[in-house]
Amino acid sequence: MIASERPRAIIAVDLDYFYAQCEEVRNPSIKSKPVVVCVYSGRTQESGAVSTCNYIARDLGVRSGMPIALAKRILRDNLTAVFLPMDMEYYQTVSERIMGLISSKGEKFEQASIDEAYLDVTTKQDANFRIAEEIGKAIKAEILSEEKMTCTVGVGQNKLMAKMAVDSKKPDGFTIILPGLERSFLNRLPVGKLFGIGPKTEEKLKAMGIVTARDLASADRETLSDHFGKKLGPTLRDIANGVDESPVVEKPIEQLSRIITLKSDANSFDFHDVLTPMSEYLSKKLFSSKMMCKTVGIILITSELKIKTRSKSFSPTTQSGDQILKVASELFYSFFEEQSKSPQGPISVRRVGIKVSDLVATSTSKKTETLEDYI
Ligand code: DGT
Ligand code: CA
Repeated sequence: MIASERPRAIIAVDLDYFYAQCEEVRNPSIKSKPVVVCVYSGRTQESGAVSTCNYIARDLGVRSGMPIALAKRILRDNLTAVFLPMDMEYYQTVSERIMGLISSKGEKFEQASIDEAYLDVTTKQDANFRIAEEIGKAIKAEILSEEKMTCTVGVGQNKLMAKMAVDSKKPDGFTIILPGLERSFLNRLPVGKLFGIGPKTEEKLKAMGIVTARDLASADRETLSDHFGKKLGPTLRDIANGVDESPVVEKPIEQLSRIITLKSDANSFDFHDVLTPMSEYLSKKLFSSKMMCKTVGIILITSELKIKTRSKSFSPTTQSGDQILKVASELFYSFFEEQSKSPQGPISVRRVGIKVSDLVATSTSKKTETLEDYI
């Protein structure tokens, strides 16, 4: 914080065990069981990794990134354990609704990932973050009542402290770090617990005798710069001091996409019917984001999980569902024409999608929404 400025009030929201919680919401009967969401690589029933799992599975030792075979071994005596494949379309839809809800509560909104966001509520702030607390609690209550989902909320005077507040108590947590209390909150933490400090940096710091945030907060600036460079060195010290001036930035939407799994694999263009709702969805999203697109692309995911894309740019820009549908259909048609002539024979396609990109604003008004590609 710059001393003369009054502190900002930043809220961080992180949805708990997001993909696994989405699965619990869809099927509440699994809520009391270990739930493991898997990214199957497709070769065997067990090849692939754990994407995430609920806290019941975590308590038993399952973790994100772990091989599915290991998670199955850990849970082998638990006959109730549920293993599910990822369903990104569904998680993306839930995320979009929740992000809409959060963004409506503050003036500046930044979506950091599919399940994390920051909200700047500085102008609504009073002493002791009382209004920020109210807004944070309202966000938690609304996500619970509207989506039946718990989340963790942190409040601090910058994004770093809001995030540290979130990480200090999960799941279903709510933590406020008042301005001035940053150092006492951070001091006792090992440096590896500070947001932005990974295992490699932690090791390097340890070798220099810097173990806790307290050590790092008062470490010699020159020594840090010598070891980590002129940019990272001072940043590390700032992190340990709870200093972070990065603003909450509303990221402009760069592209929008919609992708679905076909009822059965296709080796010709016989899925026109699924393209109409996708084009309409993209058209509506462009409209609500006050954007027009210059490029329409298609996405095909083969049964071997290879991704193929084609795109076409045009003028003038469009928002029209019919135009998106027309260009996408032409691209799909030529793709399969091309494939039919390929010496490797016809291709088998499992998932298809449409992407609109090269977006331009229809007005100068700012957008408050980010929808990322989710292949
Ligand atoms: P938490 O700790 O309650 O916030 O749990 P999550 O599951 O929400 O974890 P988070 O916020 O780190 O990640 C959000 C989502 O991203 C998560 O639901 C699944 C996905 N994800 C996280 N880590 C991995 C990973 O190692 N591999 C894959 N494929 N997906 C991951
Ligand atoms: Ca999360």
